[in-house]
Amino acid sequence: MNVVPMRRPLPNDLNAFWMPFTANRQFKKAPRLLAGAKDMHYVTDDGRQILDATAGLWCVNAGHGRPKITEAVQRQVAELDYAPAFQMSHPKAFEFASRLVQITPEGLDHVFFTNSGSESVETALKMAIAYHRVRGEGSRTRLIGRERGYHGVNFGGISVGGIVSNRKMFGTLLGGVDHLRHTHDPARNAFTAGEPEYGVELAEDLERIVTLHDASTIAAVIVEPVAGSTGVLIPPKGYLKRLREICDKHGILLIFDEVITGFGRLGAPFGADYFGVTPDLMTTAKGITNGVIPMGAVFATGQIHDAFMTGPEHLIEFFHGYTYSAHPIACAAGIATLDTYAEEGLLTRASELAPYWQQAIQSLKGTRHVIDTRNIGLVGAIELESMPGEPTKRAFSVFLECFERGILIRTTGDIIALSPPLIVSKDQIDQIVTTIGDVLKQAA
Ligand code: PXG
Repeated sequence: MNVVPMRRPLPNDLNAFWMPFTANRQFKKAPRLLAGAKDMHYVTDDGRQILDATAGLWCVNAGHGRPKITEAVQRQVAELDYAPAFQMSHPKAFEFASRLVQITPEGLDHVFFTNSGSESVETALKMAIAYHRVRGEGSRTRLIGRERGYHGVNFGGISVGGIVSNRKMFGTLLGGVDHLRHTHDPARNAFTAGEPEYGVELAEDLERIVTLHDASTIAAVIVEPVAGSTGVLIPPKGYLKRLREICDKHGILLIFDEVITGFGRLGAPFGADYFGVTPDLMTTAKGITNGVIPMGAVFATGQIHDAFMTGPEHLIEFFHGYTYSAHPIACAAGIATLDTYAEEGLLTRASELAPYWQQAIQSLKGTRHVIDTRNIGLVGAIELESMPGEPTKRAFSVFLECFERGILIRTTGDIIALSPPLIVSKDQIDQIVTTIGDVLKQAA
């Protein structure tokens, strides 16, 4: 018998890994590899220190390699590696859930665990539709998102999302979805520090949609309190409060996608706290475990949770969940993350640093190519004028040059988005902004 030897890729072969959201061919010609990380820095595979101005991908809020989290994960993997998630569980799932609802906005008292932001979004959308149905309002099936929204990459998320490149390749998406207008208005709000003055009236767009479809067909509205992925779009003053009022008037659920704004990014535990507006459902991920183990969570009000808790007790109430919902290692990482956040005051530290951060970001006004600067909490955006006919090229070249100079930034379109770990120092803020300024002065 002929034994066909299995072909193993060479250790240095970059071909097998089809990378997500990456220009694969370009990357593989000049790979950027991170081999280690500690606190505010990455270390590249060739030993260079890189200051992390993006908290990984908006997730490493307490900084890298935090001992408490590392040890908790190591202990947990040896103690209980996995427990079935359906009809069974393990103690740390309940401990973590109880700890989480102590820090969520009042009323969001129930947690459904997932493994990512995308899964949290799908879960929340399904919960919203099913909630109306269990209450006898099964006609409420429409979902309303917003232009320039990002809600992950699964079908529900890209349907309510408003990024054309994430939608156009994937067919007809979910039916029954509509979109609010986005709130980005550089003509009126460019170079605003903090929340923009103009645009509260854009919330009235929800009334237009209700008039078109009738409230009795609409289940929920989903928005990011601050749109992150499409370039840090900060809501105009009063906008989220007004959305809440219109939802209440029409019996529509309000979902905040707090995958980025959750866990201290704005200087309060959640965006809902920062803006003083409480949603009915809140989706989270990323900072929930400091990015160490994949996890997400949806927070629901008692009203929503309790609506499902009817019927015979031996029956499953909500036909949804994942093999790895409340994975023991993620729960252990999450508990240690909350301990670290609490010990170091990280869920509110951004509010202390925000004035310094704001002044640093806004100091780039007037720098070559810069057409807007925006900031809120420990989030900043520097929008560049696009090269004629070649959008994204300028920002990407700035990204590459900053990486050469030891700073990791993130770009989307021609917008630089910054979100350092919440342990960042003032000196490091200076280093980030000075480097970007220097690079911009020389950029094509
Ligand atoms: N909702 C929001 C608001 C997000 O920002 C997701 C959902 C999806 O999460 P997962 O865990 O499925 O990726 C996100 C993710 C960027 C960037 O650079 C942003 C995200 C992911 C990767 C990069 O802006 N946000």
